[in-house]
Amino acid sequence: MNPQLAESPFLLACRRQAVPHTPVWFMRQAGRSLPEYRKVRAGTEMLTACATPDLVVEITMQPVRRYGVDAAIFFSDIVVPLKAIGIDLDIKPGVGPVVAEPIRDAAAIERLRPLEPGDVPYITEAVTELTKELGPTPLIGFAGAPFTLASYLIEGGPSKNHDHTKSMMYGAPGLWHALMDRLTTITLAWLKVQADAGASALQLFDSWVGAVAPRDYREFVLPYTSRIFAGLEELGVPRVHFGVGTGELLHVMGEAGADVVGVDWRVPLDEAARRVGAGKALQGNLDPAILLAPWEVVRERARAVVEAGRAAEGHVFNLGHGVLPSTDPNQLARLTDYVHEISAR
Ligand code: 1CP
Repeated sequence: MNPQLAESPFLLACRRQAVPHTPVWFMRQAGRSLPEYRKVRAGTEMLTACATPDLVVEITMQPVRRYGVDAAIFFSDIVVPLKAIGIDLDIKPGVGPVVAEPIRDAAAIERLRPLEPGDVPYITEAVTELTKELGPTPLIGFAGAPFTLASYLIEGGPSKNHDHTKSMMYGAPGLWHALMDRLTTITLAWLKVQADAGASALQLFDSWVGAVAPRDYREFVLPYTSRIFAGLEELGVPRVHFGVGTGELLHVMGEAGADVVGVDWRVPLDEAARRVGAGKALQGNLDPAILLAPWEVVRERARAVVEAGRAAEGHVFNLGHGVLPSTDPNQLARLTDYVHEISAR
């Protein structure tokens, strides 16, 4: 391991230790908003790109070179481990993950076999190469959380209301728990592959879990997110837990066991710190749409995020969700510099 890595501002903030400046990275920093990404991706399908280490390394590095962010996020997708165990799915441009046969009965759930490291040699290869190339900059590995993965599998694709998902959760809880159990096993194995190959932190994306009420989170989701964070503890890398629309879930997400809780733009970070409770760092939470406004607006709102973030025991600056495709990369470059500058101590 690179000796400077442990002292990187990102890892220090995750561990709630003193930082030279507030670390910055952006969810979805690699990809769609960068011209250099569109150039290297031209003619290669998304899932093919994810299984091609040279491309993964190049795309992961692009925002690090361009913005000087404090962490890299591994270029992949939350459905890659499901594809790797044989689920017939694709990522359709402009749509997202689409599953050929939605999973809605016990027989389909039984086909979700555990993931072995040998199923994803290209992930081990890409992470190993990246950790060399990144030097002192940490690499964040990631996975989709069981609820968010379950939603894609049950609905068959992106969904607004998650109707089939909730229909199984409430109407067939036995099936629901069996599905969540299998997805938890797969997710843990997938995250361990990335950490074993050298990822310095792991983020669990539960993007769509904001659709459930706190009591349902507790009954239908928490047992699985808790099992994932407990299972990762022995790896010794910071664990980040993120979802969208989770204002009312922050206190129960705080119980799931992550070191860092990601917050979307709807809850100010000082309030989020109270909801999540002691012993956690926070990550977030500028509204990604603010980047579409003039720089003067971005600057003022970014300052407010940095100030509210001082209420947290550790703060990693990020957006409240992913970079929007139409974002001007120059805004992200300026934002990175600005946050570094105003938070320098
Ligand atoms: O910085 C990066 O872009 C890192 C790579 C990354 C990550 C972290 C990609 C590449 N996907 C993800 C995670 C991911 N994928 C999440 C969790 C984060 C989030 O909430 O944004 C989710 C929900 C997905 C599912 C997914 N994959 C969607 C969303 C669809 C929906 O339901 O609205 C989409 C559009 C994809 C495809 C995808 N993943 C990544 C890219 C660059 C793309 C676009 C595909 C292409 O270029 O053809």
